[in-house]
Amino acid sequence: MATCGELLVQLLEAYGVELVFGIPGVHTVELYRGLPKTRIRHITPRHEQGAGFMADGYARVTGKPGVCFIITGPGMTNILTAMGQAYGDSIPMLVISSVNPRDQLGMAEGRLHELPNQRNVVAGVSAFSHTLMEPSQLPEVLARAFAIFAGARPRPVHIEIPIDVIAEPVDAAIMKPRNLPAPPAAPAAEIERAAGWLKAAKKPLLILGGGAVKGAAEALALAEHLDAPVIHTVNAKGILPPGHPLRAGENMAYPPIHAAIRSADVVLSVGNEFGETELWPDYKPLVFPDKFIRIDIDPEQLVRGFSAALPILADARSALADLARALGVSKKKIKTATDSPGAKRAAAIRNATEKYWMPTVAVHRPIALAVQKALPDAIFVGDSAEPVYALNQCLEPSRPRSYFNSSTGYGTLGYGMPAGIGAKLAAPDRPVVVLVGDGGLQFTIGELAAGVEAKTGIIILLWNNEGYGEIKNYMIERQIRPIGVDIYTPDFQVIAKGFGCGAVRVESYEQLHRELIAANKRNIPTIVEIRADAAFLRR
Ligand SMILES: Cc1ncc(C[n+]2csc(CCOP(=O)(O)OP(=O)(O)O)c2C)c(N)n1
Ligand SMILES: [Mg+2]
Repeated sequence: MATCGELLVQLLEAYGVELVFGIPGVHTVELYRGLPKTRIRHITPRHEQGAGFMADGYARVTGKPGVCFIITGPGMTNILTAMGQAYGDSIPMLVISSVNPRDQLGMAEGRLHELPNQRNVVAGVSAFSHTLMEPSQLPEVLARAFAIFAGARPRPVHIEIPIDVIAEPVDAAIMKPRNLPAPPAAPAAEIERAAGWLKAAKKPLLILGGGAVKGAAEALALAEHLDAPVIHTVNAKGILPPGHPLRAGENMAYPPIHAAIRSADVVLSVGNEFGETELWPDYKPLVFPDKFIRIDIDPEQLVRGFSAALPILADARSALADLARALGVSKKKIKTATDSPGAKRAAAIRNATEKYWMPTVAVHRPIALAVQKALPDAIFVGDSAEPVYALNQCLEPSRPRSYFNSSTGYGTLGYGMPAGIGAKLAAPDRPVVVLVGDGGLQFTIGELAAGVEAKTGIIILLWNNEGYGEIKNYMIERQIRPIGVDIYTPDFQVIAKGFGCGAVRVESYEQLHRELIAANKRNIPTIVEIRADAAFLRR
């Protein structure tokens, strides 16, 4: 006999969990009793929001759920924002918290950490939130969470365990992982119909969203076989390797992409919600051809927004593989020539789109290219700051799962640096570059201590314009006197050193190159600060 808490960590390990992000409290210590008997590594953030962002960054790089151990009450309200970001971008996350004992639930007696109804608070940012009332029900409830991660639209899941339940002894023999279902495949008739349309298409177009990343190789092979231009969202970046001739661009708000969608004869969209942040800043309805196919794992998503003639409910990877078989896509890699009809169409869309890029691209693109030159396989983890909006339009990461930020979906400031720590823990051998502003960094700056402690050599490329620049500009454009945006900016060089991090302010591209390479060799975070008024940016 062991306690429910001890067996829980063993079960998590059996499901492949390697890392847990958490801040222990008197209500969760029983979750920690069993940890030393597992190989699971515990990472301690400095705030529960940091735990959630780290888990999110880890999940986006690995495709596996990020797992958090959180105390009842304030711990849970602290992590809600991070769960909101993960919910908005369909990221798998498992949040296990304590809650007051069974006989106190709903009593509102003013107990320590007590919320009147914690589950209700969390329900809005999770696929489900469950209170474990019986320790023996743990394997079933945990299996439900992993079944969602394996076979449905990934979203955060919350399981709260009353503190008397965590400490109860259970029969270890029943604590076994369950066999998980494979994600759903598309009905054969629908694949056949879609393949028929695509085979006959003269001007096919693919639109790939974050959900397509699961089938990245299949999506690329299909695009090449069809010789179809590809539009991808921020979260689908990297499915096409950099410089691929079929890359047509990303921002669906831009007129050339509107026109390309309207003039295609078959459009196939995979794992994409056509969210507002993909159509920013000018949310005009897209016009689709009659033969509009959508593949998504979420049935509701298939009928939201733009209505498809052929909605296919399926896992992206299996549906793309089935389509490939139906179309006779060769297993051998095709090399798309730059003068194929699809490549020519893609180039025309791409070139026309570049004219609509934000003016700030001229500043931030050369910086990003310098990063990619110094650290070719870098993972870019962004906050919601000027460099991020600019690079969303143009940066081509080396591979999938290597470019994401919080400017999409929920749009949470403070995400970038802790999510970067999570990304680095997921891929310790790859450079991780955090794109963050001076405002966003201050939201979660305490996590620098967690980054040092966890020995993560992330590179924080700090864009310092001394304020909430984006919002200031927005106010000025609307003739509102800027208030609350010219914030006091601390000396990040001194702060970084206080945390035990590396820090440098760069004044030239040569110095940037050197410092990036040096920072990437450290096992502590380094702030590489670029001041928005630096002279080298204006050359
Ligand atoms: C939690 C949260 N609060 C407020 C905002 C609104 N907001 C969006 S961008 C921004 C300014 C961010 O400043 P900074 O990180 O310095 O980036 P900059 O725009 O200056 O490059 C603000 C306040 C937000 N997105 N998230
Ligand atoms: Mg700023």
